[in-house]
Amino acid sequence: YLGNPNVHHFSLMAYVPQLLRAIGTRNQFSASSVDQWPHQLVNWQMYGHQWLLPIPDLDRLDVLLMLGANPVASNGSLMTAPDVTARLKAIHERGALIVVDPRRSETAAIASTHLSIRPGGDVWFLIALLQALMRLGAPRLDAYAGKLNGFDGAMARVQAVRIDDLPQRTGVTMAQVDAVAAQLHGATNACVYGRMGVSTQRFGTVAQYLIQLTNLYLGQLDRAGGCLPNEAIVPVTGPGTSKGSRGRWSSRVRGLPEVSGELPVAVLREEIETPGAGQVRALLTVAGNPVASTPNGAALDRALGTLEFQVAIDPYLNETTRHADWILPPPSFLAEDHYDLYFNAFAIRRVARLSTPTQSLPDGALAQWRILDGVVGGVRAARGEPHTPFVPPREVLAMLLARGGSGLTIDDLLAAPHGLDLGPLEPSLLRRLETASGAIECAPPLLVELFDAVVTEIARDDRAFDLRLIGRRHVRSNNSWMHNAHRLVKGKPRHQLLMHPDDLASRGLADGERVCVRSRVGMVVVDVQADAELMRGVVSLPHGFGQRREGVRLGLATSLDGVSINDLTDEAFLDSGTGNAALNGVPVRVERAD
Ligand SMILES: Nc1nc2c(c(=O)[nH]1)N[C@H]1C(S)=C(S)[C@@H](COP(=O)(O)OP(=O)(O)OC[C@H]3O[C@@H](n4cnc5c(=O)[nH]c(N)nc54)[C@H](O)[C@@H]3O)O[C@H]1N2
Ligand SMILES: Nc1nc2c(c(=O)[nH]1)N[C@H]1C(S)=C(S)[C@@H](COP(=O)(O)OP(=O)(O)OC[C@H]3O[C@@H](n4cnc5c(=O)[nH]c(N)nc54)[C@H](O)[C@@H]3O)O[C@H]1N2
Ligand SMILES: [Mo]
Repeated sequence: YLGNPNVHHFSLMAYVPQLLRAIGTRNQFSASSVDQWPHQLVNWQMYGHQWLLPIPDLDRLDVLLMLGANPVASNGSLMTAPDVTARLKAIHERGALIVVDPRRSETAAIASTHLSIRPGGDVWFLIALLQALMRLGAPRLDAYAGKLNGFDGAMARVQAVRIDDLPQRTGVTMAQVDAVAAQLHGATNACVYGRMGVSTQRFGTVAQYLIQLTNLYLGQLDRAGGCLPNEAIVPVTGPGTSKGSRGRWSSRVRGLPEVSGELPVAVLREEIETPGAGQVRALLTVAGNPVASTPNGAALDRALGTLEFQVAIDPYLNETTRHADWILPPPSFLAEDHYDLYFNAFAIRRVARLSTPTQSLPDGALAQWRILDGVVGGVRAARGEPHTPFVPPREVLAMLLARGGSGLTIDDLLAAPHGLDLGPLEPSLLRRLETASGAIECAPPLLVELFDAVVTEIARDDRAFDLRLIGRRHVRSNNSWMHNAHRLVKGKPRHQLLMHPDDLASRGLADGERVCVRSRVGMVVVDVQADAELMRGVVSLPHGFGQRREGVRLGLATSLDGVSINDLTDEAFLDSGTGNAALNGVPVRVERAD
């Protein structure tokens, strides 16, 4: 299992592929399946590569419709932008920032318009939006002439959907959708962007598909001032990179399809607990904390106790690594070089920076790439295979830079310690398409099938679980591992379950009480806080709390109040297209704790 920091550290990300090759298991999992798989699948299906990822041209667009993202807290995701708050405020000043979110988030608070949406309602909102755009005028497709397949067919499907019940499904009215459509349609430079909150829901893939179709309809795809992929100095697309995949094999127990070479982490527990050939009996985690981060973490926690062997490359004894037989502790990432292979490719300008160490490697400490080298060497030795020691980071980076063909060298990067700004994004998508047809595929069979399934799925009336749970991030915390620093956790507590005052009152509950939250899979007891900025019928818990489990050694974090939201999220509640966890919109109920 590979956790999120793998993609934020050159010493891991440049070497992990070799680790995976050496171990050679299909039981490979990562934080991608609790995060951005829907983006990857849609990019691969429509543009031919999972990382041909259109990014909002933040500084040049005038109208931005944002769904399921809270950059003021998260700093901008798959949209890397320094001081993103100032850039968003500037959009509000020159045009409109429209935020669609069940909660009046920190970003919604600085927006021109905030629309409260029922969790999981985004597909319906987006269908309504496309229908409204169709009423306003023809699609602007001139720029894509000869490079567009299936657009009319896709639009006909969208148009055929009846959504008279939009307000019941979404909490948003047709008039509100019409107003958003008019703003997008009337703007020269505009973009629709949907992130984490849209991906991690039941129809995450379909929602991301509809977002791409909307940007196409508006003629904003691959256009300066609209949304367009970054052409990074070190390419993440093209020769030698992995385009994407789905269903080349399936998980052993539940039969869920592989995506991009991995299985959904939602199946990890059953793969550990279900006996038979292929049962997982040993686990290596690298910079990951699946007990805190993946659906039904409490059950995974119990399953980890049954493994024959567990090893972690991680600096902390946390909810997951407390079960490990071995910990291989890495030095601080500040003691090694870093060049961002992925996030430069998702940045809103073309940038390049080599961050050099600000600390020296402690005596006897191994750099992370050397730890991986040691593990790979050990695996190969145990199999009697030869092992060639890894090439050091600067040499790898030099090779990658040369392959990119920008002409930039390590010396150029070293001469610019604050980084190089190589200018704004420029259209490149049409030239870089990797589909078999060489065109944008607007109606690939898989996405069409998923779309049709949304439209026919009948909403269940869930009386036992009458509320919908969503997550939240805070600017001073990072996933599950930054609660041990006083400066980051001091001040007012932030662990509470947020609930609308009317929902409290109708249950006879009061602000500040201890409440019991139940879902299909679990139960937690936590403090509740009245919050009128949350939609009625929705409750919100931050993720990454709950470090009080026995054996966790994380300093201050172990004394903090709070519970893990992922003791409530459900390993059976998944995005229909990918098996990505639907961490948002989980059916729950709330009662007084006694
Ligand atoms: N309910 C709910 N669940 C969520 C989310 C949500 O919004 N709501 N968000 C999801 C998202 S987007 C993600 S990405 C996942 C994250 O899921 P994970 O990646 O599994 O979890 P993290 O909390 O990021 O854990 C990172 C681990 O890396 C370790 N670490 C930090 N720096 C280093 C380093 O330099 N080297 C090594 N070797 N280890 C290091 C930390 O100690 C920690 O154990 O969580 C997901 N889970
Ligand atoms: N400070 C800080 N920064 C971070 C992180 C962190 O933990 N802390 N984590 C990093 C990581 S790994 C990631 S992936 C990014 C994520 O960054 P973002 O994609 O910006 O994710 P969030 O901040 O979780 O915001 C998601 C929003 O979606 C809303 N939402 C929930 N359900 C729905 C729904 O059904 N529909 C709609 N429209 N909205 C919904 C939530 O209320 C929330 O405001 O942040 C990164 N940056
Ligand atoms: Mo993430």
